[in-house]
Amino acid sequence: SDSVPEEKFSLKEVLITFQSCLTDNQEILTDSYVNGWRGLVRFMNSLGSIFSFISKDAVNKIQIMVTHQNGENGDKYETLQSMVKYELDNNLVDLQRRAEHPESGCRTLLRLHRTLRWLELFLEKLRTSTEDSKTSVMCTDAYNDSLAQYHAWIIRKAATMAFCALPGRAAFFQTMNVGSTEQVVAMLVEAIPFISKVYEITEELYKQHNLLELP
Ligand code: 1PW
Repeated sequence: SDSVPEEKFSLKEVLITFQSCLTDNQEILTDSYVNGWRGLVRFMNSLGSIFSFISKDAVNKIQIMVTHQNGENGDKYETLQSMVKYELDNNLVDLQRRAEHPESGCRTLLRLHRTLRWLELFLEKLRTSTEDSKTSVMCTDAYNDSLAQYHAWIIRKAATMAFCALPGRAAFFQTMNVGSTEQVVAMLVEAIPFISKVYEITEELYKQHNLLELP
């Protein structure tokens, strides 16, 4: 569970976690990836209860990944690359419709992966935003350009309504707990490339194995 004490919570540490995902061979460590998501969930929860329906699904996905990691074949889940190989080699992935393996690591991770794209776009918008930019608009635009296409109408509606409740840019930056606006922007400049890199490598891995549309 969490190792970062409540008072010290800063989005910087969370985003930097994604740096530690990458091994020297450009593989992605499942443990660090899941830890990054734990931090993001804490951040979402700090935005208020309206975001709890969003974080609930992420918590559920994290739990599924942890169960795989702690299972009998947990060592096969050390990296996303080893997970994909193990699950495919052993027919542990539902490729056409959810059936025998509705909670495979591959399909579960894919949902987090798609959401990471949304995060990347949103952070990029925050980085280049100005004082009068609206977080709700930036968040909604990022969502519509990424994750929305995978969601049913009812979820899109609920997500978009939640985004409207986001605090304004100044308050949002404060919630990040990184410091001044300049420090937030500097942190984003540093952290976004790690998130992009992790996203790209995962995307390529899934593409190679034809897993980008897993049900
Ligand atoms: C800083 C503001 C935080 C906003 C976070 C934006 C992320 C939006 C995620 C919306 C999740 C809505 C509820 C869950 C939907 C699931 O159906 C869906 N999960 C995800 C992570 O996309 C798909 O998972 P499923 O149903 O195929 O298991």
